[in-house]
Parts: sequence; C-alpha cells; structure tokens
Amino acid sequence: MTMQQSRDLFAPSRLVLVACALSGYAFCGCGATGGGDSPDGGSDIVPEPIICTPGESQPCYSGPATSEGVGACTAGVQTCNAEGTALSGCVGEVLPLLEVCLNNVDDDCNGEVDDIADLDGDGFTRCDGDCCETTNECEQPALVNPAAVEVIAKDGMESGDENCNGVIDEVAPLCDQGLLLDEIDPVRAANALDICAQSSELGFGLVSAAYVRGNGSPLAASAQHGLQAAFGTNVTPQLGDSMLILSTGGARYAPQPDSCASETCEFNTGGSVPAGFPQDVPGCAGGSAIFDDVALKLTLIAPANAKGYAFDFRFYSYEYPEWVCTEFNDQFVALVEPPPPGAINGNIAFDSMTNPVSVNIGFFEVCEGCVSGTADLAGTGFDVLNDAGATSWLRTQAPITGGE
Ligand SMILES: [Ca+2]
Ligand SMILES: [Ca+2]
Ligand SMILES: [Ca+2]
Ligand SMILES: [Ca+2]
Repeated sequence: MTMQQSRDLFAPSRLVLVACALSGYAFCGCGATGGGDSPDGGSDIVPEPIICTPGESQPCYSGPATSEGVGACTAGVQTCNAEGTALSGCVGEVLPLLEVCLNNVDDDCNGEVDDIADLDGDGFTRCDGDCCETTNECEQPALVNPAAVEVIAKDGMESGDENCNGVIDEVAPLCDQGLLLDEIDPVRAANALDICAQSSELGFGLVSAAYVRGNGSPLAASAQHGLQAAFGTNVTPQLGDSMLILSTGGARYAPQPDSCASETCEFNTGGSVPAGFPQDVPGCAGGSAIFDDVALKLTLIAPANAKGYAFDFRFYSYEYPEWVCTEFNDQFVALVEPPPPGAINGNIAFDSMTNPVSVNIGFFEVCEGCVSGTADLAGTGFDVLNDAGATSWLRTQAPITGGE
C-alpha cells in the first residue's frame, strides 16, 4: 500500500475527531456526521506496511549508477528498523566530488585519478591556479589565469581578479627605483621602461634584454645608453623614477660624466641597416649609410589577456632645422618581430604619413618658435650647442595577441 492510498482511506475519520476536540465536544456523538467510525467503536488505524526484514541491512547508493564502486565512490548501508516498516538513511556512502588536485585519488569517480580538465582551454587547470574556468565564475574564463595581467577597473568596468592571485585590482609595484645612470645590465633598462614582470616567474613579461646595434648585432656597454631620473631641467619619466635614454651621441648631459658637450660624438663606425631602413622621406634626399646606431632589444611574452601594448617616447635632434629633408637624418624606429598589422618594415613608430620618427615628422613641437617652445630643451645640452628641437611625448601602440 502506498502512502497516498493510506491517506485517502483514513484521513476523513481523523478530521472529524479533531474537529470535535476543538469544539469541546470530544466523544459527544459528533460521529453522527463523521461517517467513518467503525461500527464496533474500535480504532481504525491500520498498521504501517512491512517493507523490509527487521534488523536486516542492505547496500545503498544515491549517486550516478556509473560511479558506484569507481575511484573513491562506494556504496553505504541502510538497516531495516525493528518493525520492518522503514529503512535507515544510507550510512557510509561516498559520492562523487570535484576532483581534488594531486591527491592521487579519483575523487569524481570517473575512472581517472587526478584528472583535472582545462575547461576553458587557456592552458591552466584549477590545479594550475586557474581561478575561472566557466562563465559561471567570470565573463571571459580564457582571459583569467595566472598568466594574465591584473587590469585595474575604471570607467565602469567590472572589477575582477584577472591574474588569480586572490586579490582584486592590485597595482603592480614599479621596479625602477635607484637605477644607476651608467647601469650596464640591459634588464635594468627594461625596468626603467617599467617592464617589471619576468616571464620565468609570471608566464609573461621579460624573457631577455640586450643592447644591440640597429641590425641586432651585439653592442658593448657605453655612454650611448643611460638610465636617467630626468632629462635636463624639465623632462621627467612618465611613470616611476627612471627612463631609458638611447643616443647616437652620449646619453648624458652636463655636468654628468661622459656628456658629449660637442655637436659630434662618435661611438660607432658605420652600421649595417635593418631591412627597409633608413626609410626615405618622400620628396627628400635619401641616404643609405648609418652611424652610431644603438638599440635595446627586448624579448617579451604578452599576458594572456593582452590586446595591445604601448610606450611613450621623445625624440631630440641637433639636425633641426638645418638638416630637415636632407640625407643626414637621425631616425628613431621601434622594430617589432613578428611585425604587427600596420607596421612599416616592422617599425611601429611613425607619423600620419608613415614616416619614421625624425626631424621630418610633424610632431616636432619643441623648438625656437614651435608650439611648445624650448622649455623641454633646457639643461639637456640641446639648448646650448646649436639650435635643436624635439618632439613632445609621443605614444606608440600596437595590437598583440595574448601569449604572443
Ligand atoms: Ca577523476
Ligand atoms: Ca583553464
Ligand atoms: Ca581561465
Ligand atoms: Ca589579482
């Protein structure tokens, strides 16, 4: 007999008895309307059905049938009560759980030990520290993992722990304090550019750094590069305490040791040009020889969630204005390999006419009679030896794919 049948048969009689008791008429003959009392006046409660053998135990398992007995999952035991009318709860059963990292147990009882799937395909499992594997946890699971860079939310963006370190919107510390002007370790030059992350620690950031010539061949340490807390009187780093100066002369200014203090300081003999350079400016005389070329070569891995990168720079030259549109032109190029979309011969620093940064570009705004005047030449040496000029701070940016 089922519970439903039991209720249908006996419920009306009980209802009547309760009603009488509430009215103060218990056993007062209200049975006249009850219609359910036994003719002999005895109880009509029927014994509960026997469903099991009193005291006997039997196995039980409430998980998916395919998981029973697999891995950590095991059946429990339930015992029949003394009346044979009910079974106890299932004691001792072990049901599938989330697989636990590296415990040598098949916790989810799928037949495989410590198998943790990389659900979002970003190369990290929960066991590798991926704090977001599904869209239930964050909007874009594949962009959240320990190889992502923390994004500080702004302009209504939702805050999140992109790098899975347990802290939301933490600001990464800078790494360019106390750097020496004549530091020869090129890693410190990357630090001066506020590149602090080491790929060996975080999975993104700096892989290697080297001072090289324009064609990528090695360059001995020299005063052609310097880590400066300021450039002259009025130009300071855009972020942090230090910035990198690269110069075809001396990356110094008086009274610093090795400041050039002359219009011409030669450091290197003729260089070997990178493919496509020097890039001629249309309508101007071209040249092919380069001298005193110097570069910082960085190998970097983009954070998993990166969409692009940017850097700020300024360009100073004595060649302004007398050598504008001649074959003698300093150029600044930022070569990227592989070249991102839109690069010119691999160069990502160019003006609206795709000219590389030189005295010929339209951003030359610091000079006698220029829109920004000469304040940013003060104390740099470009203010005393000859007329000269510079760009304002310029920003170059390019797209990139996470992990590239
Ligand atoms: Ca498993
Ligand atoms: Ca993952
Ligand atoms: Ca993820
Ligand atoms: Ca974080």
